[in-house]
Amino acid sequence: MQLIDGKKISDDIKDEIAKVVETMVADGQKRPHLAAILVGHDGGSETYVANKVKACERCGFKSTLIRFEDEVTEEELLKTIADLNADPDVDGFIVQLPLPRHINEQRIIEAIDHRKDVDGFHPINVGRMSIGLPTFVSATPYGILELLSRYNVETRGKRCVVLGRSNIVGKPVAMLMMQKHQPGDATVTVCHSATENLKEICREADIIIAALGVPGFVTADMVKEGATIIDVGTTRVPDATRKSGFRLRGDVDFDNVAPKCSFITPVPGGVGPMTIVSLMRNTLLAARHEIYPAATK
Ligand code: L34
Repeated sequence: MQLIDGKKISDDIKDEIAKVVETMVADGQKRPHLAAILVGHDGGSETYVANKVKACERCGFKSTLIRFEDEVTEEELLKTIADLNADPDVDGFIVQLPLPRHINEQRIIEAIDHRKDVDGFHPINVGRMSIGLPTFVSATPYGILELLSRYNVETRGKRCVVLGRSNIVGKPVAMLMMQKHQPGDATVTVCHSATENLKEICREADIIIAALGVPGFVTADMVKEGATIIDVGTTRVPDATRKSGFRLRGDVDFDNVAPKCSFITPVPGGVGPMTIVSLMRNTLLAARHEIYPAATK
């Protein structure tokens, strides 16, 4: 069994990005600039956004964090998005999800200029990803592909089971794994809450990507000997022995599943750090206008 070290790979990639940025700056270009909108005080979101701001520093990016209380109106958010769309200094920005219930998430996502949508959530970018055009690939799927690639996990012709059908992980990662590229070229099955015979389907899988948000869902009896397991879950579960009062648990029963695997990602330190660094990569692509040409005024 080999542990996939997302933390180490993400640190390596941040170093690579920082070098590129220093060359850009030496050439007289401006530093890439990522802005993030954070609504409310959800503990997970606070941590993830703080990690994004830290990663910006590490990569030599400028970052701007815009915070709102839970009571913010949709109009206020849309106004801020319009300002960021129009700000020539901002190369890309994100609105951290989830948003409070009174806000229409889809309306917010669609208000973002797709050329600055470094999360890759805008329908234009999702559509482009689906048909294999250059685009901002959303960060978690992008990070998962990078891990498979750096560990030389064979995906071509393999059976890949994706657990979960969310717009931000399940659907896009399934789409990418089936495409004619490496990593990819897999035979993909997407399982969800209505799937029958889920255990049997998982047992056939060479690769399982678990993105349900149900701690410990994937148990050893669901895993074929030698499978590769990618655990996307990061649920906070109460833990009185920790100072914080909680610990992170993935969607995989790691202790019992790991001995059966060829490769497995830990939680934390697996997919999470890769999500962060993939956002940095997209921001660099935006700053260098590598997906969409520079706006002409
Ligand atoms: N708009 N909303 C938007 N973009 C995103 O890309 C996200 N996501 C998901 C939730 N909402 C979003 C994230 O940023 C999930 N996610 C995310 C980002 C980072 C980490 C986990 C999820 C992460 O850093 N995980 C660390 C542990 C962090 C901790 O201590 O809680 C890890 O090692 O897994």
